[in-house]
Amino acid sequence: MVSLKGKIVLITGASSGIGAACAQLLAQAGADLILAARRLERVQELGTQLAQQYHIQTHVLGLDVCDRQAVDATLNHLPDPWNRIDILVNNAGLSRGLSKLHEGNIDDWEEMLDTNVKGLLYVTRAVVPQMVERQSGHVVNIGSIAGRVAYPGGNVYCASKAAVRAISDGLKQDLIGTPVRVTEIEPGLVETEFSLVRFHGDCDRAEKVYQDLTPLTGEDIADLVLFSVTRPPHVNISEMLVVPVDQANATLVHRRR
Ligand code: NDP
Ligand code: 8X3
Repeated sequence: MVSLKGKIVLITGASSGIGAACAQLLAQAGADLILAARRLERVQELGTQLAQQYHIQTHVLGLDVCDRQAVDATLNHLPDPWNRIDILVNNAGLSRGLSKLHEGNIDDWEEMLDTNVKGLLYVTRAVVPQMVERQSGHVVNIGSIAGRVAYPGGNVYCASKAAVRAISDGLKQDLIGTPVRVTEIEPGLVETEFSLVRFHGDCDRAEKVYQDLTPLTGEDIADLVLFSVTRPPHVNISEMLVVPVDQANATLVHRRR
């Protein structure tokens, strides 16, 4: 296992769920962290806690990945040494709604595509050039099982994650001949704030998604991120599909009752 001591990791969407769990595990492994999310107070609190607990450096950013100008201005003007990002975890993302396509809310579609596709692209475009210049780096994209196959009502969210899959594949091809690695992790059901956001704050509906089964946790996914970024430099974990034992595919889930 390659040490992460002194490595700089940027995690988008670090204020919750998978992103916050990645922050915990990567800090424990000794990495210095840039924690980005719109909810600045959450990443500030997490950054302070991790810095104290693991004796690492942290830098926090209140950043909306959909805001192209803000992404450019922030990520292209990071203070030294934060401008030398070794690992980018493109995790910020969301789903909105579970409506049939012909009944869908177009504002929800815009938000998903702006965040999951365009936001990921803006951040990648800002960070990867310095990786290529320094001949060192690793991009980890959090895709989804939803990017492999659509499920009823998933339509635009699934399309956004299919785009993450295509972008990961394309980036890998464009970076061939450089040592910069690209990994895509495609989780199934992970219990985070994801469903609460999908259902616009409807807790009862969100809870039902994980009822009577054992979902993955943010830590389960963070563990795979940690594994991917600590392989020797000649090894690239290209992609990983991970589901709970209770989930066979995007549509078949076993519930205990
Ligand atoms: P959470 O809702 O718990 O976390 C989502 C994170 O994304 C939050 O930190 C949120 O921060 C951030 N985020 C959302 N929009 C933006 C934005 N415009 N700019 C910056 N940050 C943003 O959900 P998860 O942890 O589950 O989701 C993380 C990723 O994992 C997403 O890409 C999701 O699609 C993917 N995923 C989730 C699965 C699941 O079942 N939970 C399964 C497969 C993939 P803030 O609101 O503070 O900006
Ligand atoms: C999140 C997993 O199956 O709810 O990407 O779309 S799923």
